[in-house]
Amino acid sequence: MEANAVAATGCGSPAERLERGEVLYYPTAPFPLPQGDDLDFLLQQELGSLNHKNISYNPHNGKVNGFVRKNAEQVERLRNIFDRFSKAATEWLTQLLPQYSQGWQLDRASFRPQEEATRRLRAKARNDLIHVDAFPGRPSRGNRILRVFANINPREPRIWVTSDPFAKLLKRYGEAAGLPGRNRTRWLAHLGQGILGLFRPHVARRSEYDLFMLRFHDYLKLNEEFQEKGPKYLHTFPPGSVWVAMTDTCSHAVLRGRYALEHSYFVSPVVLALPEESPPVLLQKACAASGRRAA
Ligand SMILES: O=C(O)CCC(=O)C(=O)O
Ligand SMILES: [Fe+2]
Repeated sequence: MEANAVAATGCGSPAERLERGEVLYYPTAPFPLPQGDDLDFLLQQELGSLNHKNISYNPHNGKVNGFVRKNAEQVERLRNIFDRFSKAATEWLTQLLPQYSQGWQLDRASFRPQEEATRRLRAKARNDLIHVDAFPGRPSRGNRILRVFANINPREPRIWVTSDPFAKLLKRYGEAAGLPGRNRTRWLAHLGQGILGLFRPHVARRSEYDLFMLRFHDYLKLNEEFQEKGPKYLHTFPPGSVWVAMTDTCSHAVLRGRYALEHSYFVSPVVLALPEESPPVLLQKACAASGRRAA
């Protein structure tokens, strides 16, 4: 495994590097992270139930979910810590990626209290299997997924592996995962959407692109040949470090570490530096090349 090989290639603007699947790495946090009593308080919070993978924060309504609720004061403090993190991360990313900030939507922030090395999750939810991101509950509908992570563990690093970017993976595994456009897939997908809509009316409708990305996410996690033999680049993120990636392009897994903060953004295709290299466009080209109707 090569150490930080992807991060080391770095040429081009930050947006170009992200869109090509690089991880941008900052050994010292470029914006304020929780410190002192706030940090101690955060590290004491526990995940609420097995239904929650993380403790999450919605910056649009200030709601925190997925933690063991003890009293109103605790909820308020947690909300304030998340609010400060969301604002600080967003302000810094606005400086780093001004063009993105013209066309992004803030998604969720999260706190990750579990040790990743020993977590027991069903295969498709496992974080230690390499994948590109697609959120089942929050379809991106062709927007890109930008994420910033901070390791707030006072002592231990967080360990990631990354592999090939989406463009390469699509060429190698797109057909096998099931490109959009087959009548059967389309019919089943629409049936699935109808049923999903009955039970989860609040979940936005998934586009063909979302359905493919979810399929691809699962396909990669379950493909033993890719997981075992695919190229792997090791990233060691020490305490206090920050990293940024477009996780729908940069394939990744977390192997070890607990206590990370994260913020996600949906970036509109109109503000991308390399729109022709974005997953929705690459997918459309792959469909056209294989004689299918575009997604
Ligand atoms: O928590 C991490 O470091 C990354 C986990 C992951 O792959 C994800 O949340 O999509
Ligand atoms: Fe992921």
